[in-house]
Amino acid sequence: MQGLVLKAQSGFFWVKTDAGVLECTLRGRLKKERQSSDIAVIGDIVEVKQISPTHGAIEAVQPRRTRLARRAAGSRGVWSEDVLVANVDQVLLVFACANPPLSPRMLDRYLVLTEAEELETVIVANKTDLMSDEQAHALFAVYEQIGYPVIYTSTKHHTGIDELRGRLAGHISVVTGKSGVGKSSLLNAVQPGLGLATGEVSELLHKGRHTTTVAELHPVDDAAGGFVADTPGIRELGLWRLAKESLDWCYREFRPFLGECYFAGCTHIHEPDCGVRAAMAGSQVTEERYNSYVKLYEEAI
Ligand SMILES: Nc1nc2c(ncn2[C@@H]2O[C@H](COP(=O)(O)OP(=O)(O)O)[C@@H](O)[C@H]2O)c(=O)[nH]1
Ligand SMILES: [Mg+2]
Ligand SMILES: [Zn+2]
Repeated sequence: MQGLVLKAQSGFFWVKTDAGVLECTLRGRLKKERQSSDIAVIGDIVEVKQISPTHGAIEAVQPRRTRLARRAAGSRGVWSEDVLVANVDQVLLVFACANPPLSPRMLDRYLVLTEAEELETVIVANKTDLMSDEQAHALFAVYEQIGYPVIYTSTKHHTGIDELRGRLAGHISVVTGKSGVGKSSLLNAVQPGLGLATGEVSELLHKGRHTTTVAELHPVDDAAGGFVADTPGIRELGLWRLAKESLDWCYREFRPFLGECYFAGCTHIHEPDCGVRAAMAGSQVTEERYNSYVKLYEEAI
């Protein structure tokens, strides 16, 4: 039978099937074919053979539609990847309006990552209770202009929570963003009873531990179904490094102008006759986003 991997830990997989959630291990044959940690990951659709009312064996893994992966630069410019979540429908990038203050450069870095994987992206602007609505909207205006949906939320005032739940319904979603922005609080608000550790408790739990895995997919409590994974953030996940080659394409508002550069392979930094810089002069690309591109380009490998 078929199932969905909800949780993976030390070689054990919890797979949701028509016969309930089965605790599974990988069939030996699968392990021999590929010696890698991502043979099966959360979000994978797998073929399971049930071996007891509570246990099973994973016999095959279906091809992945999409993935959230950790890429590492290998030898001779070859990238190797390590899949963290499979079949991701969308990524919700959680940023706080304040405490911690919004870092647009950090947000751009997350956006580059989701664009590179061609994943649907939704920005969640949390902690709106810490400023006026006008101020909050002004912070994220650039992102709305370039076409990203922004959901304004406060777990304190319980605003935007229904809209967030609506977004999660019926999809496999990954919630990410740096520690302290309110990811776990938001999921608890969407899903009373989920009971994820938040604030200091969560920091204590993770202290000194390497939180490099995405632990599990939580079912979304909605008629349409859906699953959501909470993550410790991209720096912690090792998704930090960006590739120079496609960085310009990952700034989605640059795309219409990339064909207008005189030089093929234009970096848009020092070349004459550059479509992106012309777009900036014509206010179709903002200076902030252009400067952010230049900064990330210098850091990228
Ligand atoms: N003012 C305010 N504080 C919040 C809000 N949401 C979460 N917090 C607080 O922010 C801190 C970090 O929250 P947590 O959910 O653990 O963040 P995570 O690290 O992203 O999972 C906790 O002290 C929460 O109480 C909010 O909407 N407004
Ligand atoms: Mg958390
Ligand atoms: Zn150019």
